Amino acid sequence: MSAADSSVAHPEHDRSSLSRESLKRAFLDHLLYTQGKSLEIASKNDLYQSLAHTVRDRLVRSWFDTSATHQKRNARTVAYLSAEFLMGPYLGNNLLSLGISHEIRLAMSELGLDLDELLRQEEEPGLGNGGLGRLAACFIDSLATLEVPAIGYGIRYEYGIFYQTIMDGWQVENTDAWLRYGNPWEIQHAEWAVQVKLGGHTEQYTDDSGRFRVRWVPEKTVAGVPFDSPIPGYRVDTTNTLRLWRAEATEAFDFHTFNRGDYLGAVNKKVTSENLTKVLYPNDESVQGKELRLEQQYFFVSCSLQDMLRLQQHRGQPVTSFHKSFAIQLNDTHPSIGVAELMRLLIDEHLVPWDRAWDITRQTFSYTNHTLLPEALERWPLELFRRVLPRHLEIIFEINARFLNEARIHFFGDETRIARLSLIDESGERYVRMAHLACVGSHAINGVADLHSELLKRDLLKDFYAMWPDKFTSMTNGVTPRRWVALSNPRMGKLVTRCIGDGWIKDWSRIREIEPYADDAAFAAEWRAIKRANKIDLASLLLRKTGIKVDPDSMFDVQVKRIHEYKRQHLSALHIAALYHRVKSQRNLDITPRTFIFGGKAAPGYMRAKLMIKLITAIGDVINHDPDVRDRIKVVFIPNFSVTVGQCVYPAAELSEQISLAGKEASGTGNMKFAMNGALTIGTMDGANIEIRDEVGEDVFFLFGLTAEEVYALRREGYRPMDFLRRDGELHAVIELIRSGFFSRGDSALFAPLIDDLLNHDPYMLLADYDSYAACHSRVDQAYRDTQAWTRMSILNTARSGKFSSDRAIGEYCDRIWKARAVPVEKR
Ligand code: 8GP
Repeated sequence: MSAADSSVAHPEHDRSSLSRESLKRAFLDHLLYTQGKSLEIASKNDLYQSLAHTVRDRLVRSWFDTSATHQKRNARTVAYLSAEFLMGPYLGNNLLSLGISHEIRLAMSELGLDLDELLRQEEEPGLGNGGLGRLAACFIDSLATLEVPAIGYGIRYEYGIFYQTIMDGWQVENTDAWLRYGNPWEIQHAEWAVQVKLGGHTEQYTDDSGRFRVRWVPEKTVAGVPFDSPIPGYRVDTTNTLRLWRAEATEAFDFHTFNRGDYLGAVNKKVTSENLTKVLYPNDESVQGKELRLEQQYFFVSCSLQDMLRLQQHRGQPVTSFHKSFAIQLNDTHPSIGVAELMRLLIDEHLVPWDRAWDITRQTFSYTNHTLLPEALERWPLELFRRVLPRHLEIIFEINARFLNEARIHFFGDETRIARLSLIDESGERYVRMAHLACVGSHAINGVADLHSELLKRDLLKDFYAMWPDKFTSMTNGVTPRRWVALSNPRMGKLVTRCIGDGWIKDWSRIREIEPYADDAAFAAEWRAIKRANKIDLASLLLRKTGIKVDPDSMFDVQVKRIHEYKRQHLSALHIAALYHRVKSQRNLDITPRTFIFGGKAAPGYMRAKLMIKLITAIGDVINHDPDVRDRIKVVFIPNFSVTVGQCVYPAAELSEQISLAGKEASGTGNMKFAMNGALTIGTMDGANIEIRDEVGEDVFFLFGLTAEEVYALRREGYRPMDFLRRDGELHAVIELIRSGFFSRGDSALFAPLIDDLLNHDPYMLLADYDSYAACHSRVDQAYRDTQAWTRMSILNTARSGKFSSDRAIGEYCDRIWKARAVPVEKR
């Protein structure tokens, strides 16, 4: 029985449908009637689909009851607008929420089937790039568990994040056809489809009562069709909705073109409309400025707002109390066009006067910023924007004119500041600044960790802060303990439950109660045994995926996240090369055996990041095959890092690498998943690392590197990377080794772009932090040798990670921003 299966909170009438016999019957029925197969001839996918349908059926009643309750109570509903939802596989999580993993396992085994094998069949919907998309998934899990009425609104991409393979050490991208075998979790609701206009022009007219109005005459109209998936809370009756939109042609054929005999032209138009939701842009923290991307953003935002207005009407509420019914969260600037779209819907379509509409809009929206990197700030060339959204541009101009009037009074005579604040960047080619639109149109603005929120106020959004200090707040991220502990690390879950009960699954702050066990020898021995078992599982995954055999008794030192210069995977690479250099110079050097594990995707157009992957795999290739190393160092790059892979990685990690340059990582959430699973952190004073260290204690955290203040100071003084290189003989030798082509079969040109950049510019200050990083690793090395002390630290680390649950984060958003509360579902 899994840790989480000990209690079932379902009343009698539901319980019968959850009995083993009825689960078996339902499963066989789906196999026969949905898949059209018998057990004898069913494929693995048939079996998975039947099981998924069986489980979905068991969610439908609470799904109904939830929306009926919310409607009846006219409950304030959180609408989480996000261009990405990186959900991970559903089956395991839904079994956990329902509390039926154990019964299902037995039911399957009575049919001669292995639940784990069926779980492995699921194609994960990779509808996100990384942190931001995964945060949205953790948040909707917490909203449901906390019984808060909520809808996640996003895009049903036909192709999610690309599938990564590694060939000859390089990243190769393959398409992610996740819908190939169908998605059993979603229900299409054609009856709630909406129309979305694009392009064209606007016209002025006078209405019947003599009022001056504007109408938008679009160039084309696309239909948005919602696909709903249930999001069950953990052991509660609330099942919220994730509603993702697919674009469809409004008419199957354009009859005009068709009748002219241009059949292919007509079909082509259909194809073009449907392109809108074809593919997720695979860029993490950089923008491409493509027209299709703007169309995607507008499309899903317009669909979602129209949907909320429909619900508002359905609840019998006037549009003018929209802000009382909905709290809309903008997950970064991607949905920020919503500010102009809600204004348009209220003014042009519901005839609400401007001032009233603006009040409603501002009380509805709030905005979360996720990055300080300038290249991630969305701005659209004005002409492109006008072409796609002519009416919105007019509305934005009007918002801007009114806003700048207010700003001029606030900052009397300071026209430089007014230009900086403007929604339109006029310093060269003109752009619409989406972050500014989000700030002006929202009543709350937050960063995702304390340092990040401070830096927003001090730097990126300082003018807005000066104008509206009260709008700013900080909301430290969190991750769901359901997926990231209960589901991923059942061994640990079971041990914890045995000691303190299973309350931690719903209330992660209770994990504190294991703190006294840090000094309990028997508990520590079990803790260690669990980590070892998880490492063995990961080792077999690594062998399967890469052919590399690793020693489960070596330290598992892990860095999994998007590949980016600011995250500094190449700092690790330099250090690994230095360790290798040391081992080669002193053959019998006594070092703690380590397995360095990397994983993560590089944006397909980000050549530097792809070269970083090549550097890691190239160094690994040499080290893994050198007999002198005698397996004391191994380097593995896991291909296609995903939620599914993460679920195997975090529980097996012992050291978590969080080594971004201070001031660059907004928060990080992987750092939290590692900490919860007992991996110690080696990290900089960046993002949520700072808060993790505050919580777990400085003696349970391996700190190195410059602080954000020191980074600024060094930059002000003029940073010269060569000064640091000269001071460090080992680093110098390592750089020369890479440069000479030692790791690239003599090709001295291969890594030159990376190395030259480090020596001449080094914008992420690797050389400045290198010494401190290497010294810190020596401390890690020493600490790991004392197994008991290490285990104690690992237990304390988990015990003190209570703050980093997304339940805590969502509680804060509800209290401080959304003013939303739990609404227990009434069962019919
Ligand atoms: C990330 C931040 O980099 C990370 O520090 C933070 O923990 C996470 O958001 C959640 O708040 N940012 C992104 O993932 C991001 O900007 N993604 C781009 C694809 C838009």
